[in-house]
Amino acid sequence: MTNPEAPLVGIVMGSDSDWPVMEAAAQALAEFEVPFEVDVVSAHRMPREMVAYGEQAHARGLKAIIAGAGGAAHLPGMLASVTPLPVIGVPVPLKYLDGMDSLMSIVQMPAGVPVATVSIAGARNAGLLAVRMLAAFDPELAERMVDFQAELNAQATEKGKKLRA
Ligand code: RP5
Repeated sequence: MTNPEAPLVGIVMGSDSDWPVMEAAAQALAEFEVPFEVDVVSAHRMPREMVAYGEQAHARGLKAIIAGAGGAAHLPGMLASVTPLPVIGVPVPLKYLDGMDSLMSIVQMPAGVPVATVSIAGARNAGLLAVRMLAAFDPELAERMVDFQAELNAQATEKGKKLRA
């Protein structure tokens, strides 16, 4: 029997210093009541644990992994190389280079090893993208995503109305 509380999405990051950016992914998943887990799995400081996490994720029941890292941001790509699950990469901006280093490290994957890269610090969209992946196989979740999109539309429409008034 499937445990309804078992995590469906893994949110991992290279360091706890990434959390202020990455917590927006957790927030998005929580809004849609998608169970998730959070951990630090550094590609460079704990490579063996990182490989083990990626290799075990599918068998543990995860459906997607959101991986955030900054600088020489190899975590999303390395995870994608050892798991069949979809991996969403979040470039975390650090003190220098405005996050361009993180973005380039994550987005330029070789053919055959995809990482769905969101914008620099785009952790909320990473969470929402994971919800959409799950919603493709979950009509109830898809309905809530449609409602969410309608709400975005209503908010944007209201802003236009205010400007025109
Ligand atoms: C990366 O190094 C992490 O993802 C983090 O963005 C960056 C800095 O880590 P700390 O030195 O703050 O632990 O691997």
